[in-house]
Amino acid sequence: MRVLFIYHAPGRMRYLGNDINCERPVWSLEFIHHGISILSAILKEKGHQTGLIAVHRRQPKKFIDQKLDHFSPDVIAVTATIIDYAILRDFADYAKKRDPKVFTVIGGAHAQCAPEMVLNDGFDAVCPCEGDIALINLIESLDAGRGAANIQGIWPRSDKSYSRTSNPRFVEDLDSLPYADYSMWDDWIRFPNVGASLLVSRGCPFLCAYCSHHALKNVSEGKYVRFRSPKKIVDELYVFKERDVSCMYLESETLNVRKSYVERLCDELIKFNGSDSAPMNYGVCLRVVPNMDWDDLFSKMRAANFSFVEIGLESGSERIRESILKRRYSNELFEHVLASARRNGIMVGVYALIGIPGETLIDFRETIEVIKRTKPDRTMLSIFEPYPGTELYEVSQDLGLLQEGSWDYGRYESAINLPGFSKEQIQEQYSTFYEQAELPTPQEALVRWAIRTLGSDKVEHIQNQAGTYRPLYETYKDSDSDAAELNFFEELAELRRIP
Ligand code: B12
Ligand code: SF4
Repeated sequence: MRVLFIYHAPGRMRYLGNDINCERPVWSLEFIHHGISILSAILKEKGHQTGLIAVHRRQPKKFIDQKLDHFSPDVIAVTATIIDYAILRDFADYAKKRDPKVFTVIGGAHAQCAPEMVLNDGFDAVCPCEGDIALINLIESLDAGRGAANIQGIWPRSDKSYSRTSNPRFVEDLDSLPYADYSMWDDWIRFPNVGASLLVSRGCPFLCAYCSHHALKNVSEGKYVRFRSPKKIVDELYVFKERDVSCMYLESETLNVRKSYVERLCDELIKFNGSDSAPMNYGVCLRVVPNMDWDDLFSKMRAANFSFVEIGLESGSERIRESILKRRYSNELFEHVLASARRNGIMVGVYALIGIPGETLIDFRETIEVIKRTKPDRTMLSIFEPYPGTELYEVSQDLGLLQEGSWDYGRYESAINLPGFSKEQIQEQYSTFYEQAELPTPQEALVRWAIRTLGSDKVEHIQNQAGTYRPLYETYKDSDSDAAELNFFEELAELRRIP
């Protein structure tokens, strides 16, 4: 069968330039969707043909028509988060109207976290769980003319209702799955050989109240937190070496669940780079946890050529973190972890949130203070978004904070009005955060970060192709970071003029 996957390219391409190329809206292999890449590989293994459309809001209708005509799908397989669900639902509707014989199926985070929100929107079937087993069974059944009924993890629509089946267990052994189908992205990627990401694990043992994991872990039975073997990961890295990728993001919700695993992975990565004159460098997401020898961990990671880690602070208020976000660690420990990474020559990117239910301006000032003290290499501040299926979504609902389409605002605009922190205050704090925390602009930090992780040649290439931040690159390419801060405010003014 001919299965066409539909993915919505992440918006606001504020990476290293902000012009968007609608024909190739996915910036690099770092922003691909691992889920559908694995599903495509599974289907191909069984002899089916797969294709992809990476949807972008600015694509003209003619472009979409050409792509649909060219691939001529039997099945449209949509993956969606809550944020891009509406545009993808409309896309699937459109494809179905053009060719009513096309079978449409939706899966992904939103269908898993809130399946009832996607029912009755016209999809022929919904997959409310991992799709590795469900999708291939659906396609084989359709191919054999047996329809979509009685398949575990596939809720088919008949007339106006859906019949719910049970979900298959979580895939226990991730090593049993094929390598992801990276070639499906080739026509959609703007910069093929800069950063890329590779999936290391699935699931997370923590239950932060704003994160979808407590919904995702309940969709099936079986082991939820699973890691691929370091050997398998490193074997897959050769795909990227051939593609001349210099920096790999190793996608794991929390790599440091087990320190021994990180150590084994580091050993394999050291062997992989060997004495290569242009070794790959790596980045990953870590969680601050107590009772970890951070100096030891980071020194091993540095030896394996990790150049950066990303860590969530979320709020600098211990009260908000503990009682609302359900993240338990002290600011002192957070500061210790950052200092340890830096001592070992690893850059740190920090995630922070504003507009959390229960937060006040005073709490947010604590976030500013922690960031000011620790000065991460990059800080990514987002406005809290309530995702259905999370504990904080329920809380926001109970407190009457939600309004229709609360998630349509993106992470840059406040959707909810908190009793102790008005929308206007949130917006103002959001837009002045980097100055208040005495940080460089996000763009400036990104240019420096990219020079370190991708190398000057690649950054220069990107800047030439999409380079609204060219002046920043010229400023920083040959200088060491502290001296470079001199032109910061001039550049800031320049960047503000860029629409
Ligand atoms: C890596 C990642 C990214 C990457 C890659 C994109 C992506 N969506 O995967 C990047 C950085 C680009 C990204 C961006 C965003 N992300 Co994100 N991301 C993740 C993360 C951390 C891991 C996803 C992953 O790779 N899982 C492992 C793979 C194997 O699983 P999977 O992708 O879910 O796919 C399986 C099933 O869902 C299913 N499936 C998936 N699609 C389909 C389609 C069909 C037809 C079928 C049958 C089955 C099926 O089968 C797959 C294989 O088992 C998750 C957290 C999580 N655990 O899900 C958040 C997560 C998916 N992201 C989230 C969000 C909100 C976003 C953004 C909207 C952020 C923003 N505001 O800009 C954007 C949207 C981009 C987009 N269009 O998807 C939310 C979604 C919440 C929700 N309820 O919808 C999550 C759950 C994190 C959270 N906050 O809780 N993200
Ligand atoms: S540690 Fe990260 S991935 Fe895990 S539940 Fe918390 S926010 Fe989600």
